Amino acid sequence: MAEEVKVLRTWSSPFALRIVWALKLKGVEYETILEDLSSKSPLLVQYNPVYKKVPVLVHNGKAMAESLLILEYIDETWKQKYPLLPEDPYERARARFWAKFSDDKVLPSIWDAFTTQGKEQEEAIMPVMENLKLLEEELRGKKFFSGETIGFLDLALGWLANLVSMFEEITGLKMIDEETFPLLVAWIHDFSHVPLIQETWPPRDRMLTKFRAMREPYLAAARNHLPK
Ligand SMILES: N[C@@H](CCC(=O)N[C@@H](CS)C(=O)NCC(=O)O)C(=O)O
Repeated sequence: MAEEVKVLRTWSSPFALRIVWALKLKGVEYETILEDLSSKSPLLVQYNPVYKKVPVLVHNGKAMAESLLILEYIDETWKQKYPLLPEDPYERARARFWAKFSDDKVLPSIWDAFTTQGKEQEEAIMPVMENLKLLEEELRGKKFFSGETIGFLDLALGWLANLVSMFEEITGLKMIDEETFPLLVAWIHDFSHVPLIQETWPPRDRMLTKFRAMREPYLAAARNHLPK
């Protein structure tokens, strides 16, 4: 039976890029359905009724959501080419652990530092540094989080390689500097230069415009709470 693979995503979603990368690494042909999140399509709501978020993968009519779970599904379904998770059960569990840590801790802490200013931002940067130090340790002795080539954890953390430099440009706040995080800086460079990754990054200018606009309401809210 011919495979039918569809990916519901947006042009910018870092979670959806994980799926794009995994399918491309595995050589799986797929159709892209671009969503506009300001007006979600009935298809998105039908396929992901619980969260109504992208990405959604639809494989032969079966839909699934949550990018890290989709990555696992892709790895188990298209086993022959380019395994994403390590074979060893302990290493698999560790890769899942750090991927979850990235979504539960690293991303929210970086978002807090991105959407604050002044004293609030000085406080927000502390957990960012602690979280990044843990990731730095995970890279010790390795080129990529998954070893010599990119794998599950690199795809899960791919947003870090793309978003942080944009957040730094917008805020003027340095989060990942070479002196404190030499291994992360090297990883960002190496990961971003993998041809498949380079080809799929969303346009930087468009991303900068989008994130500047996303940040503004947070700053406006903070301004409104200031004593007059
Ligand atoms: N935990 C989800 C997060 C997905 C997510 O937050 N997607 C955003 C786009 S980057 C979205 O669809 N947002 C729409 C909304 O929040 O209503 C995953 O890993 O797939």
